[in-house]
Amino acid sequence: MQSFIQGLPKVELHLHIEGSLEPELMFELAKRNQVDLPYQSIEEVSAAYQFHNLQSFLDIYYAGAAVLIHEQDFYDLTWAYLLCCQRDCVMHTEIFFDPQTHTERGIAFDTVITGITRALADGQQKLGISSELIMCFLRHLDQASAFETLSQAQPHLDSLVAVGLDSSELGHPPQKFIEVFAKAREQGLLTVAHAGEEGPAQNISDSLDLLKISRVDHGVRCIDDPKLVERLAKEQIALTVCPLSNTKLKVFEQMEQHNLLELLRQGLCITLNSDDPAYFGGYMTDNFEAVASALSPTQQELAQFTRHAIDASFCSAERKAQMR
Ligand code: ES4
Ligand code: ZN
Repeated sequence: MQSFIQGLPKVELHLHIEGSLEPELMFELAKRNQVDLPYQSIEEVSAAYQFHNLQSFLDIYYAGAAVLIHEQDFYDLTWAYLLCCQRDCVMHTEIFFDPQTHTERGIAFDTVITGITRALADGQQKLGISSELIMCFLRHLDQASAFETLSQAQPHLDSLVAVGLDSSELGHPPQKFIEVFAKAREQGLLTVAHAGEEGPAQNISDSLDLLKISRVDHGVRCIDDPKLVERLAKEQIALTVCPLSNTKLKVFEQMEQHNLLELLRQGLCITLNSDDPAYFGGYMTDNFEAVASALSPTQQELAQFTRHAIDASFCSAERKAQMR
């Protein structure tokens, strides 16, 4: 099974590039940029990665991003992730970035996006890995800040396929971002949102109805609303599920309790993704392996995760045909 999973072609649809910052690169960049870290060693960093919920993770994740200063730092971060994709047979990846995490501490929007897109172009050219870029708004900030971020993105609209919504779900429902999502759609962008990760199933329905999202990021709490599960199956709305993330952040205490296989068998378009691999203990292959050992899906079901991800991808019809 291990070699089947390793060699299985994969497509990633839920990856925060800032969440792929490994402790080794964090230390290297801290040194290069003379940024103080609250850790003395790589071992101390890894020891700090014990989370009890989403917020306890986000606090550490935003602190780690402080080492990213120059365009080359964003390039190096993205390139390191693409090398992991190559190792894991990831053919195509759709990457989230959080511009506000950087602009809030004085880093220019252009610095961030230029570094990321330059690495993605090299990933296409040198590794044959195709990609799309999704700009996320931080939902703990207000809609005015999201509008400002969308205006900073105007010269780069060609580099973006969609906007997303991430960060603290509880207390920050999709209603807060109706107008900025409408404006992004007017500009030709697709939309996605984290919903039903820690928050209620209602956030999933509201994100579909009010933000017109094309996919649901996480979405695992749909299980609390049988009518919603029926809708997700009927309309084949994809869920970008992140198994190791969900157990690390205690959405499920143990992988054995994860509902993803149950949802797949009810006909939902389920995909497997790594979310923040440097923080949650693994990349795509690790997520597939964790699911395989805890839930014992068949090989056909494992291959189905990839088929679903191709179907739900925002890449061109030509690229989809190549991957099938
Ligand atoms: C995130 Cl796991 C998760 N949930 C919400 N927002 C995020 N940003 C980065 N990882
Ligand atoms: Zn996420």
